Amino acid sequence: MRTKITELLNIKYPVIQGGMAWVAEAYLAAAVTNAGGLGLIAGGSAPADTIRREIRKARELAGNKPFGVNIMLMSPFAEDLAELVVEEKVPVVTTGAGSPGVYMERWKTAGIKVIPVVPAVALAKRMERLGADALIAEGCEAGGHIGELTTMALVPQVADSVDIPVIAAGGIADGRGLAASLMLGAHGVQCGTVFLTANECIIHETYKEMVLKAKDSGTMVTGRKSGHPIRSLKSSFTRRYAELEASGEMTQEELDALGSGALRKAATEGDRENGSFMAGQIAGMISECRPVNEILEGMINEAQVLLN
Ligand code: TUI
Repeated sequence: MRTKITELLNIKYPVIQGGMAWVAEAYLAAAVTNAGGLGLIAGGSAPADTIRREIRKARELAGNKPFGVNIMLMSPFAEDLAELVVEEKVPVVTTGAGSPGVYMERWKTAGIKVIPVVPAVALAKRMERLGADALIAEGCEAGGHIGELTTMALVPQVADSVDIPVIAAGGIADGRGLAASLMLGAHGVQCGTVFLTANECIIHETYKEMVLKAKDSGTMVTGRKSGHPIRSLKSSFTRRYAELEASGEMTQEELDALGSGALRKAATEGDRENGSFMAGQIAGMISECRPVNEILEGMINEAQVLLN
């Protein structure tokens, strides 16, 4: 299946793996890359040395096949990671949770392919003007930090407003989602939630169980009031967080710190009480753990049949 995205990134399938903080490390990224997609290492809120080790590990596991690093722009280490990807000659960088404008020229000069996540048309146009190679249009069905628009409404509007290729994200976990995205004007997809239950994903078993058990309405959004909306699986933590938020007892910084610490507790400890188990609305459709290559090949084969 060749599209502008497989051409741009030199990959077999137009599927990239989301840069999920505390989840997307070298082993998962290399598995996705080795299966023909584009694996990503998440910078999250980790310091540069941690991510340098992951980059080198992924290179060992994936040879010279391409992979990327996601830089979460709200990270206190975003500037360090921006420099790190240049030093380590990472071929592809995706960004999230902000505008990467200040880093764009540096990355383009270094020959890095830059693919910002955009939640709206205005930012999409701005990123194209600054030299982005492609865009990820992520709808609010996605897990983690989200914008306002749904994938169905966002993708065709972004596709109409730019000339660079668009990757659809949010609510996509099978061949139907891939085929539909191509119909909406995208040239590829980014998936996160479906990779949470991949055999090669290193998160705690409890996290995987929670995704497998989730129903269609098993996620909720916290942080809307503060301007940092985050989608995660409903849990005692999300309910408590929502109450704290509504009460106005905590500052935004305190709430953000609570949120990012909680993601680590979910991914590494499977802490049901204090963890924030970020996942997208498509979690309700995910009912088994599978190896990454089966996930990818199943998705491609199903999409081919539908598109034919
Ligand atoms: O970034 C994500 N998903 C994430 S980041 C994250 S970690 C986090 N922890 C605490 C608070 C906030 C984040 C968990 N999940 N997805 C990509 C994404 N980017 N979704 C939405 C956006 C976005 C939002 C606003 C991108 C740009 C943007 O621009 C605002 C501006 O500056 O114009």
